[in-house]
Amino acid sequence: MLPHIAYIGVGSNLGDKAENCLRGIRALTSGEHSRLTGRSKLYRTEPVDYQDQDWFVNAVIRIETRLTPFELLEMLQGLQRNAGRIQDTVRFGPRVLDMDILLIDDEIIDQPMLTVPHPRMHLRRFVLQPLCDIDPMLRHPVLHQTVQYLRDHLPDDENQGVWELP
Ligand code: PH2
Ligand code: MG
Repeated sequence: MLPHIAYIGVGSNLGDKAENCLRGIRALTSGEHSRLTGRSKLYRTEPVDYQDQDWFVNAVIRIETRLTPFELLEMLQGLQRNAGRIQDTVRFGPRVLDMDILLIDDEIIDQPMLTVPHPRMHLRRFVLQPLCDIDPMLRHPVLHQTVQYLRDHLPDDENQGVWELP
């Protein structure tokens, strides 16, 4: 089976946020199944969707993986649990580690457990900015725009603050 190229959004807003992200990235890419082929800078980002919570650290990685999309999803859910993430009490609320599948090749998946491309990725500066660090010319397989174009044309009300971590 040919490996897939996948982009994963990584975030944390509890505890040592940067360290939680880096640990999650290491845990995903130190096994036989997946190899790290790109990593964005780390960003400090304003919470979106549910605003009454602490700021996040966000990053995006690119991996080459032999896992199927659903195996990858299960793997990420396991890593999130291992990081100490328990039942989410608030949708979009605080979490020790969040790892979301953004893109897998040019695949379009629309299932109750998994939607790819990630349904909100094109509206989130905290996803588009780090994606631009890795691959600005990467095209969204549904919208057919590059991630750089999407970042530069975010609607005004999606202008969330995103700052490079020192
Ligand atoms: N994740 C959410 C909800 N809000 N805001 C920021 N800045 N970064 C996130 O990763 C994030 C969020 C739900 O997954
Ligand atoms: Mg998320």
